[in-house]
Amino acid sequence: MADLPDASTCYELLARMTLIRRFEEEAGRQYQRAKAGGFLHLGIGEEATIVGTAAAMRDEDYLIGTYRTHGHAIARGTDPKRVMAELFGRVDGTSGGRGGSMHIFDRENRFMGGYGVVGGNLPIAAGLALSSEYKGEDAVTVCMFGDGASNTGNFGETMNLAALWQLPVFFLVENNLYGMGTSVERHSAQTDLSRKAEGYGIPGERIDGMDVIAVRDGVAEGIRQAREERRPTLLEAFTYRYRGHSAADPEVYRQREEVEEWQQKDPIEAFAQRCVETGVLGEREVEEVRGKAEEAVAEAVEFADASPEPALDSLYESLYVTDSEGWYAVDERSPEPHRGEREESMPETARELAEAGAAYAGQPDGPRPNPAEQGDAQEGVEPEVSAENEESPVAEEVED
Ligand SMILES: Cc1ncc(C[n+]2csc(CCOP(=O)(O)OP(=O)(O)O)c2C)c(N)n1
Ligand SMILES: [Mg+2]
Repeated sequence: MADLPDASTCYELLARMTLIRRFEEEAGRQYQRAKAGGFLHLGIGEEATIVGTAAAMRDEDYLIGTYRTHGHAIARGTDPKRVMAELFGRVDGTSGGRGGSMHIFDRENRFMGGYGVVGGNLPIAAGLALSSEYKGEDAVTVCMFGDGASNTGNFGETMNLAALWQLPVFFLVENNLYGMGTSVERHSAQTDLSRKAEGYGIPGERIDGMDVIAVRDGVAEGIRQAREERRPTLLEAFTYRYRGHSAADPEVYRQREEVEEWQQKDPIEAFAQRCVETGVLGEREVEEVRGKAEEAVAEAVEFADASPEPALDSLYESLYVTDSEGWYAVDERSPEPHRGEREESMPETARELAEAGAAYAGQPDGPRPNPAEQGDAQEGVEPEVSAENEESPVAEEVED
């Protein structure tokens, strides 16, 4: 077992884990009260893996995770008030209440989400690392994902490019032994997940994900290799979620005894006990940490509750990336914004398009209206090519 760091580092690690635990317990309670909507995936039991990883990162590094990431954002420095407001769907949430539990996002603290698609964050991690490489930044991208995600095609594709392009990225698989209700033995042909990227030239190791110091040290070495040697590596952290996969999970796939066994090695209790036994922290400090977490979470709920719902007429905001003109310019034949691409005209355009679609569908045998004239053309621009025009330059282009 690795030596404990100094008292203030231990205090900080314990404080972060305790805050995340309390936050999530409360999130679960608020969900049952229907204050938080959508899905809710709690990482209770996985705090050492989360906090140990974040503790090894620099401010400039990126972290990207899954849909089980309330704790990851908080570990990265996101205000718990804003995370709770996001769960409540309120305007002061990290994404203005539009992302919800699965999509916590905080660019300022370089927490890059929050993704509902299993394995969907892996290629994005490679993209983030590639952007650091392009810009000549020193930042490393840390990508965390579940054991289940290691079976997706994205896993292989990402490992291949990360190794091939020597990207500054580090991978950590949070092996909590299950992907929903399916155990690792039933979902992965290779059950030693640390070896799963070997074929791509990415070596791996296994660590105790319930030991915050082991995680911090293991991740620090992986990040160092990514930063200094441009060598991606994979760490498999063994951890466990005490709660069901999401809020609605009857947990028929595991025994109560198994959950209790893991609770015996609770990452927070075990670390607090070790700190006290070795004299690094006193009982009083452990109590203080608990009290502060309690207070911060109560404030977070109060803040979220007081934050307003987003206005109904803001429904179409933030659907497109609007600060980049390039987005519209990929089609050189008509680079101007097309109807429906401008957010402010969305409600009106959506209605018109729906009506045009209904009119089109209502004429099975007769002549159909030209969609280019009905609603898909640019605002104020006459369409040059009609659907009946066989001399269409577009058609020629395709045939060539
Ligand atoms: C591409 C895709 N397939 C299936 C799902 C449904 N799904 C949601 S979570 C999950 C299990 C993933 O397990 P794991 O990667 O081990 O992460 P954990 O939930 O244990 O943290 C599945 C299959 C999904 N969201 N996305
Ligand atoms: Mg899992």
